[in-house]
Amino acid sequence: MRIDVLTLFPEMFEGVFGSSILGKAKERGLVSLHTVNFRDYANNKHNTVDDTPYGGGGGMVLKAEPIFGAVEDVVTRRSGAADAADEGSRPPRVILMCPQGAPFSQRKAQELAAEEHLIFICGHYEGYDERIRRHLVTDELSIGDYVLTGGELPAMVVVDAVVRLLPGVLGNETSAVRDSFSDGLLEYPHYTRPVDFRGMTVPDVLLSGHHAEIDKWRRRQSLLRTLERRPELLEGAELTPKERAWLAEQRELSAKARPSLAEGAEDGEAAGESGR
Ligand code: 4GT
Repeated sequence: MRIDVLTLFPEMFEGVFGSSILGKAKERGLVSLHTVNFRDYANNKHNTVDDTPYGGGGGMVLKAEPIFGAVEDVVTRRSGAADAADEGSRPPRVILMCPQGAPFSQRKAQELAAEEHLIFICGHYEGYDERIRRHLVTDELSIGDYVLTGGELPAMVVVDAVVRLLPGVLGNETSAVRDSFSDGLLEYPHYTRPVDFRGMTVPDVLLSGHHAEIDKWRRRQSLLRTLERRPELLEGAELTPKERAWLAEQRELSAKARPSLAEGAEDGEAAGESGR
């Protein structure tokens, strides 16, 4: 996969694209990540990329020309490349990061991970000329209902979520499949050594060696945790009729009667994890 990010602040991406899993994916040739400063495409004396809005009012608006110029240059260079010249290369997704965009999600990350070429457009401080949205962009994405000073952090979030899904990027091929959200549920609790940390213990079932019991416990913990924290996710989750019935029972139990998730003990197995 190739990813180009159009930004006025390419240096913001150096750490994120060079470190950890993304850095390794790049080194191993699983993804190529590029930043493009669209100020280089401002065809005016002072290299301005923004201007005052028609109709007046405050603020500045990112001009269409530098963004169109940068995207067209990236697309032309890409289609000239040897690997893209092979038949079957798909046109890029051109993604505008903005608060008005469609909510970004694991599902969207999976969809984007199937593409060959992504182009991100990151504005800063101000809005975009509407013609960018209407005639250049294929997707508008938001990472949540809050306003930031620029689209750079949101673009990093989306790039990270997409690249880790590419084949070969995560060492353990199953780890992306077992993530929170990939089955529509939150993850079950994890424990590692020691069994007793300052009196806070690991649920017995995890030490039992009974894999069927462990799977059952984990699944129920996932269901309970989702019910408590993000009940709206249950509507879209893939659940068996049995699981739906069990959840309905749990819903009936009052918050008091239901063993707390923090105790890790839906079957009453763990005694103390009260150290919080
Ligand atoms: C929030 C988000 C985003 C911004 C988000 C144009 C100038 C937009 C600043 C930019 N804020 N972009 N993508 N929630 N701010 O995704």
